Amino acid sequence: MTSSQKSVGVLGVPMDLGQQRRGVDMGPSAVRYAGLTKALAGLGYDVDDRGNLHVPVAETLVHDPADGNAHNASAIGRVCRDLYQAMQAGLAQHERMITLGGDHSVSLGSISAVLDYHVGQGDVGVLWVDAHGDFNTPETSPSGNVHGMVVAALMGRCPPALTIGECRLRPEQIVYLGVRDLDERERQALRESGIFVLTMSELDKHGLGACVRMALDQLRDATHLHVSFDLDSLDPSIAPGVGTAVPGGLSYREAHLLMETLAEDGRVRSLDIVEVNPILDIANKTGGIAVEMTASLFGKRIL
Ligand SMILES: [Mn+2]
Repeated sequence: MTSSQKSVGVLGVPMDLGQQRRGVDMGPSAVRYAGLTKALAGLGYDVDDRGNLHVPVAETLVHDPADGNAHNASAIGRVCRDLYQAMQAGLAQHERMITLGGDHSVSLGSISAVLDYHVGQGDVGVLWVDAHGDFNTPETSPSGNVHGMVVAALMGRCPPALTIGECRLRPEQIVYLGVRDLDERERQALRESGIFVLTMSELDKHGLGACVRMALDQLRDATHLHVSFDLDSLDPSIAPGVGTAVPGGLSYREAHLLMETLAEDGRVRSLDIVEVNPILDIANKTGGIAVEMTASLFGKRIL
């Protein structure tokens, strides 16, 4: 790679062990099929798609009693450690990195890698765009699904299987956007965490533009921004193919405005695209919107 050339690395992680509904393991295929490489190449990027990491098939997994109420935690931890390695190598080589999930548990690997990669080189900020809090622990989770524990795990609140790398995410390093569905004890924990949460009510009240500015202001000291984009943040009318759909999400234009504003900010270097479920989708609409949002985030402009 020459320094004048824009390059982006892509890692697929067909992970469906962090939740119960099958289908998100096909997310990487859906997003590729919708034209991710073509869209990025059209923006002048040199695209290095590294293919998919190995994820064991759910039906073949032997239940590990040590996982307790964090279902498949040991298997998820192994995949995320592989992703951690691949992501660190990608960050060293490419200007930007994209992780294609899979359920949201893949962000344990990608974000842990970003945090450790930047030790001594500047601060990391994470924008968590999601309908959910993903802030349960095995103790508080009603379902035991690890995709609902990822932020807590990144902060070091989950068992060792789900604790990856050296750096733990600090509350002031993350901002939530689009939240509208929290479990009871998760809500309590999130309130007490000191994390800046922009719920859908905040978005309705202030408008998306103002909310993104608030989020970027909160993360102003970061030199590297990571966007963890759960497609269920969008309204199900525009993104029906997601693992856990919740009404009342971001509209098509709000989502574009979010990505365009982040593109103008210029600090986003890594992105997770998660929870695309082609089985529940309508003619790959959600895969298509994931590609559109990525293009917007990485520099596509109307004018
Ligand atoms: Mn999520």
